[in-house]
Amino acid sequence: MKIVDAKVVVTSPGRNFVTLKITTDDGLTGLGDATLNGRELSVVSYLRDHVVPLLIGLDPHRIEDIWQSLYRGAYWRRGPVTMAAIAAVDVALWDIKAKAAELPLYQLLGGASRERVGTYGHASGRDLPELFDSIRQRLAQGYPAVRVQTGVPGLKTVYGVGGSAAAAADAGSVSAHPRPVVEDWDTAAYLRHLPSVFEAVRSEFGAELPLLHDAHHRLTPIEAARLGKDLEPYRLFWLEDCTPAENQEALRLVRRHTTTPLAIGEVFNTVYDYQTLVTEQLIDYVRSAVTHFGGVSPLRKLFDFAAQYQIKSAIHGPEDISPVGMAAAVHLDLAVHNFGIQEYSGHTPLTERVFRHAYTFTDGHLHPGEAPGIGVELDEELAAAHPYDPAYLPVNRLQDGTVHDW
Ligand code: EZ4
Ligand code: CO
Repeated sequence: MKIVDAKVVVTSPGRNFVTLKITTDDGLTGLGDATLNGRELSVVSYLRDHVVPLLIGLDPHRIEDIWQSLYRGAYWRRGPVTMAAIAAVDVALWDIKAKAAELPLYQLLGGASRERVGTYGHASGRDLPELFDSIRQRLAQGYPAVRVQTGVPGLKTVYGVGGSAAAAADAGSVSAHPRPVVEDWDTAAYLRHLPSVFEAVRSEFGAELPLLHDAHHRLTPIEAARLGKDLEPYRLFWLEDCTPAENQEALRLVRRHTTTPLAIGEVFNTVYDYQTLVTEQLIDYVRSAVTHFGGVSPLRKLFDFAAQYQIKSAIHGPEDISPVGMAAAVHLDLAVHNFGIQEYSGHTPLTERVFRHAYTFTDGHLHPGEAPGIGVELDEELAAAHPYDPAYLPVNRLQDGTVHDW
């Protein structure tokens, strides 16, 4: 078998998605997600200008060899643009291999290790009544676990909190924000307020509901240690991205002070970003997405590495991972032994028409379905009717104007 065509499709059915479609001489096609939120066109160029020409004529079955040649052959390794581009190739090739075998991808990854894939959904509110309504909505949708984000008194907009312009941009409401929205931030106010929110949520919803929280890289190590300690009475499922974590050693300090489980990694793109975190058991969940980590091949290796340290998977699954990236994730989730949880936000009805998929979401659980490959079909005509629309993620500033981590 030979690759005869590879094309990059950019579409914005409400938010931007970048998709690679590879075609072989016997008519098989494979899809891969290359969406890098807010920097989409850089990956489009990387693929169109530098990767597609190299793919034509290659044997699509040689996934590992093609992956290594794109990674090592470029000389310039790692980074989100490179790894999103390589991810799209990797997933499209796995899609083709599984279609050629007439099997759903999870069968090639060792088969199902479980019946279905547990998820968590996002709840948020500017105040407690709004937050409680949001949690109730997620529970009504069947979500078995809920991520809780809250407004902070004195701040206008906070990451992940519904109703804010920043939340709209995060969710990908594109044309309204051709330049980044600015959020405001005050760490001391957040650290004072958050434990009281979890106390209220626990007394309203009981001890059993798994609760998660995303600190979105905003804390210093000692602040993160304090927060983890203060949240211990509420038994979180995890505290996510408590520090920026480029400095992996910083997590030693956090870990020394708290038993709140820690999850990190949605902005990481290779196993090297996790080396200290995993070997020193400084975290409990690895959070990378198939789309930003170079594909199914390296993410599987990361999960196997993490398994040696009893660390579990928790694939990033926001709206900016396309249904193609989500499908690949769900196949991996079903197959790996050390699965932890899958983040799942779903997509708009229009997005679900552009990308028709075999995976299903029922009673808060995902299943990849039994279609050969990853089980996603791209409607190219509908995709073309919704062209690229410039959009940026928000930036974050302290109240004196200093730029802060977002
Ligand atoms: O802000 O995917 O856990 N999920 C998150 C996401 C990220 C976006 C960035 O593109 O933190 O909502
Ligand atoms: Co996150």
